[in-house]
Amino acid sequence: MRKGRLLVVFFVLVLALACQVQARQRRIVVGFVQVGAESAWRTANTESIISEAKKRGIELKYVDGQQQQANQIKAIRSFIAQKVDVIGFSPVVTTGWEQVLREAKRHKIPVILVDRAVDCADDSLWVTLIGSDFVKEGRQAAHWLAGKMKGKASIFELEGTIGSAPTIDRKKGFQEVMKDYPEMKIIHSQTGDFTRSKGKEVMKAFLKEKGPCFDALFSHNDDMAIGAIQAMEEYGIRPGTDVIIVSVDAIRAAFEAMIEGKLNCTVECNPLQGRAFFDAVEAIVAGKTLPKKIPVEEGVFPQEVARDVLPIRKY
Ligand code: GYE
Repeated sequence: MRKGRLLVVFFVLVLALACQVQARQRRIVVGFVQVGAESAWRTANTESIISEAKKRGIELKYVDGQQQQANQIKAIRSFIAQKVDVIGFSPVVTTGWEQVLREAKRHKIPVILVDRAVDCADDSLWVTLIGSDFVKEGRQAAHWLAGKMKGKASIFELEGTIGSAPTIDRKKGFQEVMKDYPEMKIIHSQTGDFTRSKGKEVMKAFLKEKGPCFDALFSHNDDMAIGAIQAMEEYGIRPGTDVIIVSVDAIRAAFEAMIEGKLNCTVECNPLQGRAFFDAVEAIVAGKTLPKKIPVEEGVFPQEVARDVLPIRKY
């Protein structure tokens, strides 16, 4: 009788141990919803995340939000329903996330913000934000431009997606520095939604209506700058000479434009965040605590260094 009971206890213990080992070996499942495919920066960011998941044998459920918040919310809800281990997302705009993030919290699914921040009072709704300092990028663009223009310029500002973290913060950083230069004036600000086609469209329409009444362009990303460069050339302006251009991202196409003399400076925003993202995922699954913000290092590249730097650019 006693022997029988001992045997039962033994089997229960073996079973519990086996379950634990299996749980430890179970593949981590991550749901990730991206902003969209609006820029070369974004494509590099997506590629970095997908390839890193493969490398680590993590199951990734990937959704393209097509620059629509409603799509992103729907994807997060489907990740919750599928009981993924961790949700990652890059919020297209900063506001309107409380409800869905609360749903994730209720289901005990940790959330990692990648690239863009949310504007939400309760910061317990996400574990960490992996991303760049967009305010600093705006400041760096402004400092470079002020130096190049010797403190005097009429600036056209091509903004990114309205309500998105990089647009709000790059504008803020840029304006902050402008206060020290009374003769540097932003004569027009308009969104090009971070795309090449809209950058071109906005510049073309403006030139048609008002003509070339500016001598500098601050573009919130390289793709819009490249679109605007095409519009300027079609109008008969020499981009990079008649209009001094600074933009953000430092994609390969920006280096090519600098080598051709059409773009003057790009401030780096590093999209290769896959490694940091999955480091955070694995740390969370292992029960470790993370800092609220995980920064990404980046630099500034003026035209003069473009030829040397282009061959080593990874995106
Ligand atoms: O600068 C732009 C992209 O959120 C930092 O989004 C990102 C921005 C990037 O579309 O090219």
